[in-house]
Amino acid sequence: MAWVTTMKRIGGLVAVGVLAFGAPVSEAVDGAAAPTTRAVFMSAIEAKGATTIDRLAPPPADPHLLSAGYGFKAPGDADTREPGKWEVSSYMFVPSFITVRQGDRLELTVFVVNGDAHAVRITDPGGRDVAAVTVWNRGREYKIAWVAEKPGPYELTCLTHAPTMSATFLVLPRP
Ligand SMILES: [Cu+2]
Repeated sequence: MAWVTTMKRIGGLVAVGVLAFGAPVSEAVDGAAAPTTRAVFMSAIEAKGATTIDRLAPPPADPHLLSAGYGFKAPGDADTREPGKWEVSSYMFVPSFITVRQGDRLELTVFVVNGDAHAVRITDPGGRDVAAVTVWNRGREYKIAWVAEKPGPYELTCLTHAPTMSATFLVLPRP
């Protein structure tokens, strides 16, 4: 029965290894970890970039035409003291891609850093509302919780800055 003891020891070592590496490894090993609660923290931010016309010509078309989430300040508008300066920006959720297992409860907390108002909604993989359209304002923190019952992408979309200000919660099927 010595091999049983050995196998138990190996089993114990595997278990310790799984614990040491945390939940993702554990899920990869057994593939069917029990549903859990996932706290996700996001910020709504605006990234900005600027340069001057002596370094690079401004874009041929206003990026705001590509997405309401993109901003553009042309030479002369970006900085009156520096007429050659032009500026672009993009609103985004950070992080913007989250993976969970089917059946997990998501507890999403979003803090709005940039943008006075964002009209947001969350939809399930079938396009139905998880959270109907609501407005999030700068400087406030918002919390939404739901159980990810369906496999596939749940989408957080900002209608004010569509289509680029969005985040995806990809729900992997539970075997
Ligand atoms: Cu927005």
